[in-house]
Amino acid sequence: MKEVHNTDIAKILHEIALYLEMQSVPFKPRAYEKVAEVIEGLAEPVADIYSRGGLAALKDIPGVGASIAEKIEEFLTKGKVAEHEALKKKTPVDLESFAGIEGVGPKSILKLYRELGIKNAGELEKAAKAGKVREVEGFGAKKEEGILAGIEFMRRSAGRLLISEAMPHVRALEARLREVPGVEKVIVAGSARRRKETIGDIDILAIAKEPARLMEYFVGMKGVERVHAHGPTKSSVRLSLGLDADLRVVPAESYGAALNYFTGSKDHNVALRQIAIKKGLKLNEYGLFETRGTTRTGRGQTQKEKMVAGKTEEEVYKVLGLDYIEPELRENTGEIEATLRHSLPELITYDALQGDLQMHSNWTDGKFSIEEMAKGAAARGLKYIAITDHTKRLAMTHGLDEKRIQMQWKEIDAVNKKLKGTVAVLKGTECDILKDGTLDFPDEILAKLDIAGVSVHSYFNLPREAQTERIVRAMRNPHADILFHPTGRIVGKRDPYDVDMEELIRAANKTGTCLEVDAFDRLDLKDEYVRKCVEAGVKFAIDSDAHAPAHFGYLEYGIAQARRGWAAKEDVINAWPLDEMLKFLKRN
Ligand code: DGT
Ligand code: CA
Ligand code: CA
Ligand code: ZN
Repeated sequence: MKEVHNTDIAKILHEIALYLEMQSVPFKPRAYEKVAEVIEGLAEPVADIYSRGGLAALKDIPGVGASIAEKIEEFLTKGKVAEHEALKKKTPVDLESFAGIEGVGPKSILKLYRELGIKNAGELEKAAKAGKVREVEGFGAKKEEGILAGIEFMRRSAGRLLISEAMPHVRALEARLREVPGVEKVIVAGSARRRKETIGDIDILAIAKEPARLMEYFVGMKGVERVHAHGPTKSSVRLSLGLDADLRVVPAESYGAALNYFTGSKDHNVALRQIAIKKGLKLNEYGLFETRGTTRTGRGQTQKEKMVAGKTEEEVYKVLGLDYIEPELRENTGEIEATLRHSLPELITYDALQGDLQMHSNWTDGKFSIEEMAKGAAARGLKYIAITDHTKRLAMTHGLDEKRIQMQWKEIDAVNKKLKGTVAVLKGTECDILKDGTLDFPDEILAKLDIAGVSVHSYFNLPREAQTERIVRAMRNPHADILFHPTGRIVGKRDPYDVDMEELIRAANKTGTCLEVDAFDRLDLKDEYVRKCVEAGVKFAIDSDAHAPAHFGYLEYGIAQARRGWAAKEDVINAWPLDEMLKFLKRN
């Protein structure tokens, strides 16, 4: 049986959901989506669950009923699912190629296929450029323009993977390589170690007793699509994941120097090397060397080199006269100057969050109940969460109006009673900011909430000044606690709207509003704005924006973004105990 990853299973279920949605089948798409989300978040391979307990064990996975369990079994044993094949035959489109294009959902795909015979993103681009898409009923010139922009954006970011997509694979790869006999150490360096928002390729370092054996395994392992190079200590492959991976075996005494070199960034490395030179030292991937004193030999001048550091990174920084610098800071944007003054902040740690202040439930576009979300949060060690469903203007999410949100409060009260002592559920909202900067709920409702997030989901094209003014007006509402995803960007899918971030940070300062790092695929605030907040003393939250319990895992990437913005625990309100956080928001 071919090795089947959970992501493969999730993908096929997700595709079935999309095809069913095209056919306007009720309810079923949601059930498939839900299971896809659950499986993506499972730590144990579904293949293992199945070999352990068969079909019955599959049915124990939350959300999996008899019919979906059979589909999963079919996929595990046959590598395909008959219903998926049949649906695909009916609408033979390449769903994957459309996946990255903002605003092109299953219904649009079906219409474009029926009307214009479009089967993939390339054909869609051609038709849009020829002005054919605007002719299709329900599309129009504006939507056609949006589609072209979406395709262009996808192309610009092609070849790089979002950190949250890459890291699970990076970790699995590390774990597999560590199992190879004779391997002592394996670590992924490069942009993945610096937790950059996108990853261009995976740079792996290893210490191994039998490098050849490790290389043999690496080039032949599952998931390798092409071998670019296969050498005794360095190999390079293309992964089916869509990224290249390089593996280098380095001597143990050079491990720290190599790790430092291949972690980068390049600019950070260059700056370190200059510091070394000033001290009369030489730094490269093999170590830090004393080069004073040259000797003449028969062949000319060679430098006598004595290694003074290289086994660990800490040692390399120390001998250079620097404090250790966390990988997330290594971008040469002042971290070296700061460490010389011993003024680097103590970064927020990956286990520091006590709460999560943005998530959605099945009251709107989430797929899970408030209780399921709360239990999921508790399982991750969170002490409090805010349910922040959308508001009525976002009709396609079934946004809450005044009546429904008050009904939701009753359910939250009940869940709190039931889960008392494990996790506290706050009454929140992701209240839509309307075009003029007023809010989608009246003040009476906002005042009764525990926490109110406000955010923009419309009129992305307003001129900079109007957009800024609109958002500042929303922040001035005394009940607005947090500005969610402040720039509206989605990494790899949508550019930020044109807004004066410096002005928003000033307004945050003046109004006492917090900003947010949305840890989902938005990573918004991004690192450079986090740093501006930190400098201005503006507090922010790091939220998952979860639509399923599996999404709490994304918090890690929000923390990474905050660390890249030099944030400490003191800067992040949901790293504080609940009462302190509420006191700060003047909400208790
Ligand atoms: P990526 O892969 O585009 O997401 O970004 P990185 O930072 O992983 O860059 P990559 O894979 O080209 O190189 C990995 C590290 O190797 C990089 O962060 C620093 C180091 N490196 C690469 N080329 C050079 C170079 O020309 N000079 C120096 N000093 N270091 C380099
Ligand atoms: Ca890289
Ligand atoms: Ca590389
Ligand atoms: Zn939102």
